[in-house]
Amino acid sequence: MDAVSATPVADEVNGILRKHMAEAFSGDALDAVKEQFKNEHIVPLRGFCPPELLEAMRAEAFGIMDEHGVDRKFSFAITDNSPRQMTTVGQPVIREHGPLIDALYFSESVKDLLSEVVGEEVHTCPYAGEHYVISRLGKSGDTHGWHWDDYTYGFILVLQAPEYRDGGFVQAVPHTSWDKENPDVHGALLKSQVRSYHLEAGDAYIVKTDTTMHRVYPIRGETTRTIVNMTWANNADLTRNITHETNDLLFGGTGDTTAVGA
Ligand SMILES: O=C(O)CCC(=O)C(=O)O
Ligand SMILES: [Fe+2]
Repeated sequence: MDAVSATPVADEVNGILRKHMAEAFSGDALDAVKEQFKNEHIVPLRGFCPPELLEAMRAEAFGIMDEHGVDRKFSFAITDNSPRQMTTVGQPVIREHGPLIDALYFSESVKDLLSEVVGEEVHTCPYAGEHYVISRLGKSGDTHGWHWDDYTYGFILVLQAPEYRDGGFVQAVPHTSWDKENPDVHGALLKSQVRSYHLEAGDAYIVKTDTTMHRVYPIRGETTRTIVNMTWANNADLTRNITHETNDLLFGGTGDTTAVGA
């Protein structure tokens, strides 16, 4: 079999990424990524996913999305009524149908890179419902509105992205915090600096999600944006009592309805 053109399987994901990262995210390039993360609390990893793996990840995620995606349209009081208009797939479905996404999330090479970039050891999320989710913006006006997340870090792999003129870029406001009792999106916008990041298919980004308010700018026209969001915890998260209201409502949590609102 031709190893170059063969479609990667789950067992190969860690090795493919390890090799690619040694080439693309080492030395000065890695230092630059670490510096940007330190300054902005979010950093793009340009070309994170090598092309042969990206094609396979796209095929897997798009298949799951087409079969199992659920259209959502809410404004969440818990994030100050910011809008969510998107199609989502939650963790239980991905665990069953997405071996490559599962392998990427649990690969040591990803854990090592994230720990290196953020400057502390990261752990897979103790709450399975936030391991990985897929979101798609596919209709004009779709957006993942301003919010923070429950755990300290998010790692997002971009599988499909509009050109910036059609929106769909990421915006982030560092040094802000989420009071679930009294969420204040406008206060956060006024307090800190908004930065915008355009990402392309194959790029990923790391964001300090608990203290960086972020959103995806609404898309317009005929375009589609699809991502996998993966949650990472730091040591402190492992001892905190963390609730998962927005994950449960947007992505269905672990699929165990007793967990909703828990
Ligand atoms: O779509 C994105 O890039 C961000 C997703 C996100 O912030 C989330 O799922 O919590
Ligand atoms: Fe988020």
